[in-house]
Amino acid sequence: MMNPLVQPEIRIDSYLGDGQERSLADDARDGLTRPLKELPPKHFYDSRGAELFDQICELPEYYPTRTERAILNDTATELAAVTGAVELVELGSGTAAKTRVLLDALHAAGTLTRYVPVDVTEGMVRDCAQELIEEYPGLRVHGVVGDFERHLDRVPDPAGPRLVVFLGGTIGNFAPSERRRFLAQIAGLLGPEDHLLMGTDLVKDPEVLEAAYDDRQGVTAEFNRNLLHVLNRELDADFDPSDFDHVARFDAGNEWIEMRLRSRRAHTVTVRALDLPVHFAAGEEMRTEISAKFTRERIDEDLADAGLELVRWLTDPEEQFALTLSAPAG
Ligand code: AVJ
Repeated sequence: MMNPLVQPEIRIDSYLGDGQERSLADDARDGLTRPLKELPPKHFYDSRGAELFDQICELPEYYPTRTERAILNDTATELAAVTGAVELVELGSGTAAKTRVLLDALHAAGTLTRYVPVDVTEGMVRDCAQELIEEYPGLRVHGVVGDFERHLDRVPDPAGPRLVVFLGGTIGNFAPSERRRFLAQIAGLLGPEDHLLMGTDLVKDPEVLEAAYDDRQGVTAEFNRNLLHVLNRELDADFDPSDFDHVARFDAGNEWIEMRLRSRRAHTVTVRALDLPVHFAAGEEMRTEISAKFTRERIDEDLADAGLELVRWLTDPEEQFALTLSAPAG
């Protein structure tokens, strides 16, 4: 085996400094002192959280992951032909499990030369880079280790027609105004030859949606409460996770799922690193995630606001989930 330190196919740039920790502290100080307490969902994903999320993806109730994968399987060849992409830029790449379907198609089409994963977890970017250069001879990997909300400007200049992918429905975690801002930023990565492929969960029967976020085995509940373990470890807080119940509700007016943690009793928690006492009333709920569900009209409008237009609308037969391919409006 080649010395992994001198592999010319791999370049990894890391932009994680103390910025990450500061952002959890800032988010906690800000979110825990509001009348309606709230923490942003990006802090779910420590190693335990990432593991729990992987388990969620296998649950019978959680249809988005397998549905998106099925759509990708059915359409990857067409996507490769339409985009002619030379490079794939992936936001929130993780283990790049679903991405392989696209890499396979672009590799088979003979256009693929570079993969640019953008992810906060350095270990995953490194491991995945190593695996991919072995699986796809000739492929170069330029990893960007950072927060895709803050480090999009670190994505290298394009090596040719580019396909940016943002899968999983993660765009649904943004509040509407942030979502429009983020889409505009993504559009900034695209030239006239380039495309965006985005996965979005679709509006459907509230019972189906709520079951997907409140599974019978309680894995999602554990994922939700894991946030309290993150606060305990990172900010020296003294949450007792068993003081909180998992809540998942579809908000029909906003067309999003909300996950919350509901305090079982009146009590005060201390976030020692912030020197911050936080009081919870009995039954008080703290919001931990919104996961927006989309209609085709909503997506068209959001894309148009970002200067993009729809090229392909790809969905499963039951229209549970959608992949949209878009490009800068001509
Ligand atoms: C990874 C953000 C797309 O919103 O469905 C799964 C996260 N939260 N179950 C989603 C999640 C609860 C997931 N995303």
